[in-house]
Amino acid sequence: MRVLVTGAAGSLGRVITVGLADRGHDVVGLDLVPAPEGSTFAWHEADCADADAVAAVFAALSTGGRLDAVVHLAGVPEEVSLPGELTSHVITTAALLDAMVAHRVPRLVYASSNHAVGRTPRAAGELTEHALPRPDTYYGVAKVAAEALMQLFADRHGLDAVACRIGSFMEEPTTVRALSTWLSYEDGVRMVEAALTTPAPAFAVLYGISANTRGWWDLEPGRRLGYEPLDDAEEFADRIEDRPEDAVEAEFVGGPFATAEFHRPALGD
Ligand code: 15L
Repeated sequence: MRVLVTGAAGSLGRVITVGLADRGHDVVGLDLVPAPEGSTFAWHEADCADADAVAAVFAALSTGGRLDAVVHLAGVPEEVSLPGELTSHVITTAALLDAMVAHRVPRLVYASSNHAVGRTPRAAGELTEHALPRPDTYYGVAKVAAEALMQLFADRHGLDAVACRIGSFMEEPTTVRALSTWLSYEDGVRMVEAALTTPAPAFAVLYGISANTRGWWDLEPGRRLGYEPLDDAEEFADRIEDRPEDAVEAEFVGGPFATAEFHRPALGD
């Protein structure tokens, strides 16, 4: 597949671009910054929040053959102001979806987040795809809104759009919470490839974690889309030190983002 990956120079993007290329996909990178040194991908520099810039990238790409999908990974990975979050996650997603419709690109795979449902208490039981939106931050609010846009474009334009509610994407888990929420690099690539290739998902949600022994987020929605995680955070458990904040981080899906200690900026900061 020919795939445009946004945020291709970011921490997710650097892993996913290489993993998809290794699996035979034709990857085109898009980022605010130049391609990382040594990268061999076709590359575009643009701000995904700038609809005209995004349209120009799609116009340029249309001369090089059909684009099969967009993997949207760009965006701030933490809590900033509400306008900042909406720009980073909602305005960018809208610009990409508009360009996809204009150029008949049929599929979006989106790096959504567990923080869209981050205020869901652990006491509610296993976290399923039917959990209602329950963000823990403005970051989570923006992920909810971006998912809503995906649903809208799936319904209105017949696009396929898979929202991957990612847990903790890192080389290895470093906290007790991450023993439940870890998404390994290899499983991250497996997840994105499944979301790219599963037949006709329309709008779908999956939880992006590895097959963690301590996991409590439902893996079935992902498995239905062909995402079969193979890694397990448990193999790192004996390297992880207990911390006083572990107990409070265990109370909600969003861990530290959902705790009272997490200081949110005011609306416009
Ligand atoms: C995310 O979505 C964030 O981008 C990242 O900073 C972590 O907070 C991660 O989730 C997580 O929940 O561990």
